[in-house]
Amino acid sequence: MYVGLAGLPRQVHQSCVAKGFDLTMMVVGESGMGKSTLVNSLFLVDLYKNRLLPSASGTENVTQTMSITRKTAAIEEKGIRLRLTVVDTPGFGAALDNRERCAASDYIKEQFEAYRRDETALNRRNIQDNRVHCCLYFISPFGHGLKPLDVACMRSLQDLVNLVPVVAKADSLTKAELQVKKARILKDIASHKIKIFQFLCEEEDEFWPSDLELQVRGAPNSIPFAVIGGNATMESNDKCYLARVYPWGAVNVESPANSDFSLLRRMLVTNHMQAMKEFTHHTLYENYRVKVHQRSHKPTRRPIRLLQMIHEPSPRRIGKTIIYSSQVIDPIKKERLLY
Ligand SMILES: Nc1nc2c(ncn2[C@@H]2O[C@H](COP(=O)(O)OP(=O)(O)OP(=O)(O)O)[C@@H](O)[C@H]2O)c(=O)[nH]1
Ligand SMILES: [Mg+2]
Repeated sequence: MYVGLAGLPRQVHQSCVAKGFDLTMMVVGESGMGKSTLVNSLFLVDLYKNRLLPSASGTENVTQTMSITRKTAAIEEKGIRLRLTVVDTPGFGAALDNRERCAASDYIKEQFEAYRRDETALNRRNIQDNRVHCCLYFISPFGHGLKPLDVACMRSLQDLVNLVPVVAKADSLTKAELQVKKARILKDIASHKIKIFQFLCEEEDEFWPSDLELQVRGAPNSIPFAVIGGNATMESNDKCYLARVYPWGAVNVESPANSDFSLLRRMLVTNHMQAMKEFTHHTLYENYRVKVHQRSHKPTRRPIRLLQMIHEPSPRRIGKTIIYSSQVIDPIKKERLLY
């Protein structure tokens, strides 16, 4: 005898597929680290259609990101729809006072606030949810671990968004150098107690796992993900792949042997998108909401002082209290105080 619970997942699946999925991703890091290039190639959509990427033939027209920009693309694969929003931020490090580092965290807070306002409004039918679900934090491959600016920026973001550290321009490092760099970055993340998103490994029961499958199983050990921004599509053995073309040759960006590009995409979309969204809604946003609530219900200094005065009235203070109370308490309370 069965009640039919086994059919429940199918219902959830059908309703999710009908609604489609949405993911908002942000990229943050030093200027020139390849943020815009990576997001333009990560989901195989041209978010920057007019942007000419430098190629081996010498075209050079990469525009610097000057302000926070939101780009949305609708992707469909085998009937499953994903509405992807990428929030590109200007690289920091150019201004002397490093003011810009707060821009990303301010933006995330603004989206939380807008959602909170909509959620508490009378009409909740058209709530716009622009909350950021994950933030790719680009770390320079040229430094030794995290720079003080990286630490400050990551710390300002850690309680607002799921932080995913990536080593930018990994094509500039040898395999051995990359290992050393990753270990150093992880050590810095641990020593500065920076909270990053935890990619938990899922057991797959494939008998002959592919290279990527093997990489997926070892994903927690691949953090920070080493990425290369692709600038061309190439074909080999009737298979199309994303590549980065240099004057002396090309590298298959999607190959697990060359970078963690495919692994990152897999981790963001296939394996952890839902977990990131749930963590954003139930933990990060909730913490923000509670903080705002506590702040707005914090008693101001005046009533506390007044209460203390009421509890311990001294003959000298009473006169003062009554004058003072006329500014802060209502007439009924004032009356009680007088008699
Ligand atoms: N070698 C190498 N160069 C890259 C890679 N990704 C991007 N670049 C190049 O680096 C330069 C800067 O790339 P962008 O994508 O504009 O960098 P960004 O981080 O968006 O820069 P800002 O907008 O100033 O913050 C361009 O010339 C890119 O072609 C990469 O993986 N390897
Ligand atoms: Mg940019």
